[in-house]
Amino acid sequence: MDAPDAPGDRSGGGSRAPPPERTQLPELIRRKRDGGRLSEGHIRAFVRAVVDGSAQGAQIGAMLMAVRLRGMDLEETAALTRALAASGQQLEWPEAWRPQLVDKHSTGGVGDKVSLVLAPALAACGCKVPMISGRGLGHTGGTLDKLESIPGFTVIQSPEQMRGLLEHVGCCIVGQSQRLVPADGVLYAARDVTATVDSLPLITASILSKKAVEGLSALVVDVKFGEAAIFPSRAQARELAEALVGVGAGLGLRVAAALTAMDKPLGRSVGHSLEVEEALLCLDGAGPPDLRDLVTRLGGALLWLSGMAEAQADGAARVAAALDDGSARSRFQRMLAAQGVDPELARALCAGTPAQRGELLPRAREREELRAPADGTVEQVRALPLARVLHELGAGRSRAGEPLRPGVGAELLVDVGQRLRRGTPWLRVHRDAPTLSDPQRRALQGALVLSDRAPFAAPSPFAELVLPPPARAPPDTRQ
Ligand code: IUR
Repeated sequence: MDAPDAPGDRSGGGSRAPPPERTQLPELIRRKRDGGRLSEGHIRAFVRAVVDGSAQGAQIGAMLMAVRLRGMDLEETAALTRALAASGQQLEWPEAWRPQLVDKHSTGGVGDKVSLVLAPALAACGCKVPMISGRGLGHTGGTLDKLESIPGFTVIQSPEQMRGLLEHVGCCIVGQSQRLVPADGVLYAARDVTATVDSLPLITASILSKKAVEGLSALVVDVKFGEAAIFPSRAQARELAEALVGVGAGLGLRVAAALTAMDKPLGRSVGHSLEVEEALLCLDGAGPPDLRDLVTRLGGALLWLSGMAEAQADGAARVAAALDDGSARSRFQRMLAAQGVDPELARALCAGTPAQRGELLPRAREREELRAPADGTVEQVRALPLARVLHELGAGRSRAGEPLRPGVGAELLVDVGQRLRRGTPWLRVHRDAPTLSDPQRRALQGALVLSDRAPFAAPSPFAELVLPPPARAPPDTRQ
């Protein structure tokens, strides 16, 4: 039997419907389980119960699974987004900042350290970036976990502290907290352990709720597709991109979504402190081309969307200039010092050589190189088996709150498209474990896909940008 509707609920129901406050959670779960719609009142009641602790873990898990299996329409998704956002505080900034307030979010990838570079690069271009980011989900790494590999870095910042950071640095990267979107904190952790991460409405509401409280003028979401992404098919990723853009527009948020491939790791490093080192290389104006390409494209799209650049290509060129002239790295250094890192360590990290930086960050106990089993051209380096083995070695969590091993990770020693000789080292694994097990070694060797093709240039992971409605953002044909 369906749960009774709330008064004013457009999904039908009788005149004896009680107010949503009195609707029992099992009735709401049953309603969604059986394919019904939830009203805004129902959704608010569920989210309230999640935050005040009256919802049991089993009930939260059951509702998440019901939503995962039955889905939500765009109105329900927007209602869930609003309810999650309203579970904490709305951030308030000076009116003069409005056009400059921008942010980027990702659905999660392997080796994706874009946020670490893009937030300070945008700050160097005159933006204010109040980034509320996430921890690792499943096999994907989390921006907050990466930053926490820097001794002293503090992701929990009050709204007042965030305002100070935006005023003095121009960017901050923080976690949700008791005051910031607390309901998403509970649901995010529950999704990770109930096989309900890959739900279009849950992802949309989780991402947009964090952004709705930031008071942004523009947001870009990097929606990954491919073997190591939450949605492997480009068609499903596009559906998510369209939901993010559409629900965002309904909430008054100017959202664009980039579709980007996640078959191979982004850049050459995977693992928390190794990724911080690679982000610093990109902030030096160097580093892997695929990482720089994505940072400049996403930044260019944001500067254009917010009206701070005439075209995406102009915006991308400004972001590239901020990487090349050291201004983005200087913002990163200031952000680290302002978020708890010893200023001398922040300076040494940003000014140091790659070797010196490596000494300042946590390191795994052992390194081991794997060698190519045959001659061939690198057709692919599969991110998924790599990420799964690193997860087992301590780079990921199996239970919410579990500590991570920040130095565990891997460096790719080869590029896609490169010709290799048998026996050439292709992967350096950083591990605390005394040895790799045979299945782990086999899985890692299976990540290297060789072919007989002639060498080729590695393709860019960027595929397309899904834009908000044309009336609000004329298409840019210059890039
Ligand atoms: N990032 C989020 O904030 N929420 C999600 O559900 C995913 C990525 I997937």
